[in-house]
Amino acid sequence: MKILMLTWEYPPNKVGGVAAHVEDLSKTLNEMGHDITVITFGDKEESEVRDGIKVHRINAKEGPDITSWVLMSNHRMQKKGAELLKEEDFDIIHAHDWSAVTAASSLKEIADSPMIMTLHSLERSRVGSIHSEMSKLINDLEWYGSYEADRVITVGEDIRDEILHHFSVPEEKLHYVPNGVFAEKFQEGEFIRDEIALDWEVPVLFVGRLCHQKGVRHLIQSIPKVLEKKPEVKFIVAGGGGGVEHYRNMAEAYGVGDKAYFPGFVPDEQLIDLYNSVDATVMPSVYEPFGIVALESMASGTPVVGSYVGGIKQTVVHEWTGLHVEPANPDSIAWGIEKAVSDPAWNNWMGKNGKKRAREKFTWYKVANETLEIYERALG
Ligand code: NHF
Repeated sequence: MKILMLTWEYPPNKVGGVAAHVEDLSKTLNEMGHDITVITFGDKEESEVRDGIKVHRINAKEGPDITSWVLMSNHRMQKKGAELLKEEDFDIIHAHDWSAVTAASSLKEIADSPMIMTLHSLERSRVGSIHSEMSKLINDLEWYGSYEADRVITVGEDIRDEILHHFSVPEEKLHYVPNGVFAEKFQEGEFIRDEIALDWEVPVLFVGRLCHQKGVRHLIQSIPKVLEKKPEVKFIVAGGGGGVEHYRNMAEAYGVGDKAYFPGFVPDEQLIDLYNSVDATVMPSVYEPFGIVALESMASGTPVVGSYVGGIKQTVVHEWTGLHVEPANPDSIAWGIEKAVSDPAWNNWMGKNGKKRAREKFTWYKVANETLEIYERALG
């Protein structure tokens, strides 16, 4: 099958989980003998073949605000897609999130092929409510994508219900396909504990965008509570975005600046070593449609302390592969962290269970197969 993927982020440009999802799905489909082309945003127009995938980057220099920037870039994506369509056909046009909707809906007409829309998260829950003109437009584009698409895929059970409820997508058109992980990759990590903590310290890790949705505020608020009982815990708060300075200042203000280390954005190879060297990964998200971090941590053999929200409910099994805590509740988060690191033998056992669960239940091969079935159904 020939598939055209449209996504605003694709490695090496990685902001959230969408880049990892599109790359890993594309690689797996490619290994299964399918032909994948990706159009994505970049700094300039360029094309390359990356791990067997044809990647075309359009010039998407930032605009005055996110929506005009995305819409302008969609126009360029559409132009690139139309150019490709003069030379070749695509069986499927597959868009990821609102930021690729308008390009996909025109290209499906030009190509006369079914459009698939994967919704990885929803604006209404990302920002808490539709309270600005900009959020309204993004929400409308999410709805429009789900309306235009022949099939809608989503990555979690909760977001699936949100889509059914808010966008009135017919149930038979909507499919839940959880994300996957290349588990082997996460077993190759080095043990770099000496580099991230002192002898007597117990490191725990947060990875993600430093923003409201990821619950970083609640994590920082939980640090003094953890330290009261377990002064040996050290927090590695990894991730980029504009929030680094803000949250570093917050940690200082809470008097725990020396216990929270902010390395900024950490590339994949180092991230694997980090997962492999900490005693727990913390996911204090207030909204998390899936949360690939949980699978990566589990695949590395590290238990997860995660909010009982969205995909974390499906990936983490309480007191088996980690602990569920209450979202936006620093006391509960502190409880989970203390408990996860308090008994090394139990910690190890949960790590092993997580590794097995990630390897057996969440493979990209499974995701690719389910996605192919959806493509087949869209093709009739
Ligand atoms: O894992 C990839 C990712 C999800 O929960 C994540 C999110 C964006 O918010 O599907 O997409």
